[in-house]
Amino acid sequence: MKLTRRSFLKASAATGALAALSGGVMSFERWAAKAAETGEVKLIPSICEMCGTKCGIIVKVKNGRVVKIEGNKEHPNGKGKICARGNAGMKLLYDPDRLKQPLKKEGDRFVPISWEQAFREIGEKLKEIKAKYGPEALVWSTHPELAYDYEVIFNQAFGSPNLSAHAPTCYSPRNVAYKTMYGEVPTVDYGNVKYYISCGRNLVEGINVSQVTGIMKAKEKGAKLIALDPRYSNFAALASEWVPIRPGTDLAFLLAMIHLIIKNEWYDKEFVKNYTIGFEEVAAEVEKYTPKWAEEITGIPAATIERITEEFAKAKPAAVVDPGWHTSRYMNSTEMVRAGAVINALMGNLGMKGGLKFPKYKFTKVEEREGLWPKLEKPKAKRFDGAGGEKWPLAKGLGMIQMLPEHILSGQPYPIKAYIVNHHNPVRSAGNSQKWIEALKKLELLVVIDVQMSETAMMAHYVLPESTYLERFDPPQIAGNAVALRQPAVKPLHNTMGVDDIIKELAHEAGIGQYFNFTLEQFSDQMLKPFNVTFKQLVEKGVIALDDGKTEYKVPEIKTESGKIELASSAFEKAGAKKVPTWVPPGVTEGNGKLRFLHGHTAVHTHTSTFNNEYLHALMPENVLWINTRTAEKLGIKNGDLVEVKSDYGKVTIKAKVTEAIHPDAVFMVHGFGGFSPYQKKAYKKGASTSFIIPCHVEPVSGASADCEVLVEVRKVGGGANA
Ligand SMILES: Nc1nc2c(c(=O)[nH]1)N[C@H]1C(S)=C(S)[C@@H](COP(=O)(O)OP(=O)(O)OC[C@H]3O[C@@H](n4cnc5c(=O)[nH]c(N)nc54)[C@H](O)[C@@H]3O)O[C@H]1N2
Ligand SMILES: Nc1nc2c(c(=O)[nH]1)N[C@H]1C(S)=C(S)[C@@H](COP(=O)(O)OP(=O)(O)OC[C@H]3O[C@@H](n4cnc5c(=O)[nH]c(N)nc54)[C@H](O)[C@@H]3O)O[C@H]1N2
Ligand code: SF4
Ligand SMILES: [Mo]
Repeated sequence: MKLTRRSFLKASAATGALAALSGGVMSFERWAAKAAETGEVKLIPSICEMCGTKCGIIVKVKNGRVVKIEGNKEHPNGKGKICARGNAGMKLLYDPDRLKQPLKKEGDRFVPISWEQAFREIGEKLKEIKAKYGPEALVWSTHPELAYDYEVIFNQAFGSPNLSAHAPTCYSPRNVAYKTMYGEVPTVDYGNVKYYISCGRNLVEGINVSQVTGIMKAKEKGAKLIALDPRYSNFAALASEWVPIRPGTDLAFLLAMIHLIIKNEWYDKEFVKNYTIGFEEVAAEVEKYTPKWAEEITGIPAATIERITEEFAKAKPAAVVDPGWHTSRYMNSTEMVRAGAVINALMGNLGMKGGLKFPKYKFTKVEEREGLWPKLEKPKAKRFDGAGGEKWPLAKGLGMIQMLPEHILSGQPYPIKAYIVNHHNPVRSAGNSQKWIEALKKLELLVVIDVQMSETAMMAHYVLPESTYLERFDPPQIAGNAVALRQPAVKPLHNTMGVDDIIKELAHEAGIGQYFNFTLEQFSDQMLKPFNVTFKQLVEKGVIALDDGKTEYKVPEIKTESGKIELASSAFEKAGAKKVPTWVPPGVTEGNGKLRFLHGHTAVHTHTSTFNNEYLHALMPENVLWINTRTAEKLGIKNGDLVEVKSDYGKVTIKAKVTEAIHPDAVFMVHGFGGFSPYQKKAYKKGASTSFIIPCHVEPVSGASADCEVLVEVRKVGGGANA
């Protein structure tokens, strides 16, 4: 598709993301100073939780009510800018549909109970299950947030190895590839890149505010941005060039790039010699991966691959293949990230201006902190999903939560009877809703800690309402070169608690209270001690910088076994792959009327979390199915028609958006719509849920959910507005 100025403008207008980045900090400050004189306004520095990025915010409270949320210039995340979702935060706080008190399922209804009753009954049940089946009968899952360490302590103290996170449905391939090869997961020095390749990293819709502002700065300075994406995403619209690659084949593109870089000696020889091992093994493997070979697989002309590779290599070391974020898409996703990691090493970009960088500061791991609780022991049992075991050595703590339904249903390797879910909605975020619903019904105890009645909460025996991020403290955060604190802007509006206190109370009733004899302040002070900062100081300032913020560009310490970037690694061999990245085809192939089902994020919503938010709902109330013009024509589908989208796992009905902006072999839906919790009235049944269509796969190296490995058939079931 030829990119015209008109289509560019249309697409950029549609992002909402960039337009919504709030910039009016100055006028806000002037206003605030004036209003503060009258004594009715308070400005509370805190941390956003409308998504996991945790930008710094200033919450404006007028007469005890949150009236505005702005970015905090002192905070490295966002540096004074926030996105549309961050702006809409008070609509979560004041949502009439949110959870307001602890609930217990009686028959098919929920009844309000006291916190005391909830803790007592859950604690007793946990003790009973532990006595009968062992502590490993408990699985706990979470979208790890600031209070994650409390979850670690609880699970280790209880004796369960089964603390799990959303990682396999999100970033496992990226983390496994980079941790193994680089010893650490890097990010990009976005503001200074000169040549940037995205393999499905949609920076302006999968938003991290600092990354968006960084890439915009790079673009202004003339950087070349290449968007590989089967879909003309909003990042593709922003980029210099859209490469409409066949889904699941980026690996072939990258292998051909490595082939060209090595054949033409376009790599940084000094860097490769000093900081990497395994170059010869990579060189031998990629000999066969010619651009012509990649053209057959990717549908991208060999000449394009050659041109991009040469331009890219000339820009080194400020030339980067983005490590990616939501990389759990294909059976070859870990291989794909590995290939990108090889290219980055060949460019010698680690630690360089416009290259990859490691985080500057980290808190000590909770297992290594001592003094506030009895010594933690590693649980005796192996994980239910085998992560970290012989078959899945690299999945380790990331786990494979998408496999939980299968294990509950089979009772293998041991019975799972209790499941505690915090800040996580696996019924809709971890594939195959139908299977999750079937499995969760078999549990003896399901407890969900949330701020809204999610679809997972609907299945629970007990629903425990957490205070929203605008009503609670959390343990401190490290962001860039600073430490920061989330603190309440207002007192809890309802009968809710912070998850730190919820976990503490549960622990007391479950017989492990001795592990939680500390206050949040003591806990935070212990975390902050190495930085010479106290909780009290953070309450006062919100954010404290740990240095002058200047970047020293140099190759950082590489914490792999060899002390070098491992282009070849036997750790991958142990996990069933080759030592070096190699071609692995995607799991399923389009054709014979079957289309690849793609899905992803939009600028104005978060996962399955924000669809009941009045402001965000108004910006985007439902999703549609993107389908290519030629494909639609063959199927007799017109723009606006109602279509059925059916996979081997389930089907949904949704309106079609007929467009040139998607690969003819694929269709696309924004994830998160189609909520089926009637308690969330605005979100209920608006659009369609991706999770009915996608399976619970396991990618063989990282254990990721590979959730784009699914084919669908699309047929018209009704005429639309334009039909
Ligand atoms: N507004 C908003 N921002 C968010 C989030 C949110 O929900 N909303 N979530 C946050 C989180 S947790 C994450 S992980 C990130 C996600 O941010 P991203 O990782 O950027 O994720 P996605 O939106 O899942 O997918 C990006 C693109 O991948 C494309 N794609 C699909 N298959 C292929 C393929 O085979 N090859 C290539 N090259 N591209 C492909 C899709 O068409 C889509 O445009 O965003 C974060 N920021
Ligand atoms: N089909 C499909 N599936 C996907 C994706 C996709 O693109 N397509 N994206 C994947 C990605 S990248 C990710 S990261 C995962 C995310 O998956 P999840 O981690 O499950 O995220 P959500 O689906 O937003 O569910 C989060 C839950 O936490 C609740 N919540 C919000 N704030 C708070 C709070 O302060 N406290 C508590 N206790 N709860 C809170 C919300 O109400 C919601 O019910 O989904 C993955 N699943
Ligand atoms: S990216 Fe947006 S929603 Fe996420 S933390 Fe930052 S401001 Fe909040
Ligand atoms: Mo994610």
